[in-house]
Amino acid sequence: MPRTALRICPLCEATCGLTLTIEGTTVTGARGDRDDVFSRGFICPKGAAFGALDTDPDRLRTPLVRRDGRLCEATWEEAFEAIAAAIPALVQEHGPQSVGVVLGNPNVHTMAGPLSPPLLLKALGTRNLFTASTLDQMPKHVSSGLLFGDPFAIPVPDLDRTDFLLLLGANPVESNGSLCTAPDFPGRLKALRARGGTLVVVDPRRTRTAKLADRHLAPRPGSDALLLAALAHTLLAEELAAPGALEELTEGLGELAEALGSFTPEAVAPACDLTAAEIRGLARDLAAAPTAAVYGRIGSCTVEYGTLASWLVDVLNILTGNLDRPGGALFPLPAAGPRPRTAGPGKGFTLGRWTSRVSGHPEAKAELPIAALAEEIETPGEGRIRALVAIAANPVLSAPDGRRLDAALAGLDFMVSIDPYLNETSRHAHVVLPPPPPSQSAHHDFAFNGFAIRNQVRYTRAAVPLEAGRLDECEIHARLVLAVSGMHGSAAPDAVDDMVIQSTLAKEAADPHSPLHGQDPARLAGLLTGESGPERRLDLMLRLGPYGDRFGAGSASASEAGAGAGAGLSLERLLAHPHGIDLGPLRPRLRGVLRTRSGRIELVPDPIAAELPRLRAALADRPAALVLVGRRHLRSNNSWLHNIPALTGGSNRCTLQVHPLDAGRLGLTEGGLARITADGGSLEVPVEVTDSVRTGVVSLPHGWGHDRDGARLSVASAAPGANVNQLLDGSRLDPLSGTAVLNGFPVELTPLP
Ligand SMILES: Nc1nc2c(c(=O)[nH]1)N[C@H]1C(S)=C(S)[C@@H](COP(=O)(O)OP(=O)(O)OC[C@H]3O[C@@H](n4cnc5c(=O)[nH]c(N)nc54)[C@H](O)[C@@H]3O)O[C@H]1N2
Ligand SMILES: Nc1nc2c(c(=O)[nH]1)N[C@H]1C(S)=C(S)[C@@H](COP(=O)(O)OP(=O)(O)OC[C@H]3O[C@@H](n4cnc5c(=O)[nH]c(N)nc54)[C@H](O)[C@@H]3O)O[C@H]1N2
Ligand code: SF4
Ligand SMILES: [Mo]
Repeated sequence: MPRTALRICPLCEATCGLTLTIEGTTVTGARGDRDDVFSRGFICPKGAAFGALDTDPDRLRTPLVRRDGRLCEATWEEAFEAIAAAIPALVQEHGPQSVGVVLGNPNVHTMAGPLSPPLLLKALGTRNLFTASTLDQMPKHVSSGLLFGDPFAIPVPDLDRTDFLLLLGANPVESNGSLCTAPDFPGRLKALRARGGTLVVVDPRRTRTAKLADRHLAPRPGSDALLLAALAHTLLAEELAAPGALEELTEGLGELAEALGSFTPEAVAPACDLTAAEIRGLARDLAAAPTAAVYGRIGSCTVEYGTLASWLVDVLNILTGNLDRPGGALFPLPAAGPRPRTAGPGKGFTLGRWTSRVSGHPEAKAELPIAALAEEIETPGEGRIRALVAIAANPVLSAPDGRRLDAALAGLDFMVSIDPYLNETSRHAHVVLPPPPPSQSAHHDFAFNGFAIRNQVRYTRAAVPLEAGRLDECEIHARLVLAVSGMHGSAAPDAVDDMVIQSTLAKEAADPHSPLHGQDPARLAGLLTGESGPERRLDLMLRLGPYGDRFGAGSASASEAGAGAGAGLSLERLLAHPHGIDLGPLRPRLRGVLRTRSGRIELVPDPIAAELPRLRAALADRPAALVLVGRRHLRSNNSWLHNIPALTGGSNRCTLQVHPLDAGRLGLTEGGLARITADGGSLEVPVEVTDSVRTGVVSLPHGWGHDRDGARLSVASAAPGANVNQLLDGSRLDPLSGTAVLNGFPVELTPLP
């Protein structure tokens, strides 16, 4: 008899609740959980393919260890022994910087990802950390760090209540949203319009999201910062700025007008390829809306002026008085996150506390640009990366210049991958540690609840028991930490979780501002429930968090927590609510967020002021004739879903989209081949002629290029596509954040016979 079980979907940031159908130990179906407090039954084609993904025969079932150059199936013991034999000795001989760590996107979709890597980094003592953030949202972390003092203080648009949404460089109808966790994003956009609100989309492509909009502007790629600066300029020049209550909490309002002085609509219009009247009109509409939110994503982050654009998004939210108010952009308060701090000066946010060895790139949020990984492996000298730990990361396809990185990885002394697949990156590993399929893993969204448009909390235990011979991903991480620390075999993996629990409770007990001040940490630890180390840690975080029961010591008040049902939260309580607990809409809480040195919003921070001349210079740049942008397909997920037959084919293809006028001018035809060339190399790609891209812009999706030997991706390799990131050489970066410029770089096209 089939049974059902709940599982939060790990395939995008929307975090929908799924109801899985399970026969024996096999997932045979998935539908939306209608009782899920957040997603209310919504599902997309990826979630619906959960079963096919879970049972993909190419998923690795055992660890692999390299013997005589070949990856062979091995036991877990052999795998961790190999790591224990290699890494501590390397660190001993060459120092901690000789080990690099790469964290990829799926880390934020597992429980292990947020819980373990900080411990791994501490155990290794390395500063060589590279993550998908420098291919993605690092500009937003930097701008939030500078504005609010906390790189994770990212305001999210209040989708369900706003009257006006200005959305730049995002296509949530296909991506399902990012840094704005909202199951059924498309439905929420339609609801916004249905209640009389306005949706404006800024995107060089007429996306499915743009088609839903009241107004679609298609500027030249890379020009968002200029457009946003001109919007802010107009608000100030026309005295439309009305920060309201934010004024007393904001420093630098006076300096802003001068900083943005040159960015008049007339000055930016040619660079954006918009008219000054369009820009002025948009600024006036934004100011006139009763509530409004400005929101920018990938297309405004992974560009030349990504940090400036991310900063200006919030400058507009502040100038219009929409930051931290219902209907505007608000800060979520996640259940497993820290309690709000008391208002007042904080430590602030500093960039460039150290720099990368070879090119001297400044760190941002303790990370170095992933575009600089290859040179850190290749370049001889002290501190060269000789070993790498890659967790849920496929930088050979996701980061610039995969060929160079491929060669660099092949030259490493030692590499570990935690990955379910033998793919373009993990094929270089000496040890591959495969996590179990998602049905066999528990899930709580540590990361995305911090960016959710509604406060809520959900937890699903493994839907299917762990298969014999499998290890839970949290246990894999814990054993890895022990192995690199020279403790392999001498401590149990749970000891790692216990250590975290002990130290967290000891800190609380010693903190005079904590409700647990003066309590006995050992006694509190004994009160934790949960069947595993990670569950006890989740219990701890929930109980200490903003809605927690605080072990009975002055539990969060209903008003503090915002919602009655959530107050007094613990794992036990959450388990009694399998469809989750709704904690209410987002509420203003800026004072509890600010951690700048001044204790106020720092509107024109020095690093931003120092970047503005570069943007000013861009006003005079002659734009390239043809630039490339990316795109995402509803049934895709970066580099790793091309192996699932149900999610491939149809319109989900690696084609180069070209506007008919450009195609005509260049002699390109529908279905024909073109050679596309840029800094990093050239590719041969099939042409798709479509007016959904504007003139002067072509679009190629990322995550393709599954044509390398040694990978085990039987479906993906049959239709490999081309790796767009081969067009990049890694030198184009947003300088403040170290983020690779993946959108809006110049390319050349020639037809091929
Ligand atoms: N040109 C261009 N390049 C881009 C982008 C773009 O828009 N344009 N987007 C960028 C963005 S936003 C991102 S986030 C990156 C993403 O790029 P990456 O960080 O490389 O992430 P993915 O390709 O999503 O997946 C990486 C690996 O995670 C593995 N994986 C899947 N599930 C699990 C799991 O449960 N546990 C573990 N341990 N591993 C798992 C997959 O098998 C895969 O090998 O790509 C970036 N690259
Ligand atoms: N189906 C699917 N969903 C996904 C993913 C996936 O691969 N497939 N990946 C997930 C990940 S890791 C992330 S980070 C999110 C990303 O989610 P989104 O931020 O929504 O990312 P995209 O869908 O790539 O949309 C970016 C848009 O920016 C436009 N653009 C390019 N350059 C510019 C520019 O200079 N200015 C402006 N205004 N627009 C520009 C592009 O045409 C594109 O439509 O999606 C997540 N969800
Ligand atoms: S929208 Fe995202 S979370 Fe929801 S079912 Fe689809 S892939 Fe899963
Ligand atoms: Mo991403």
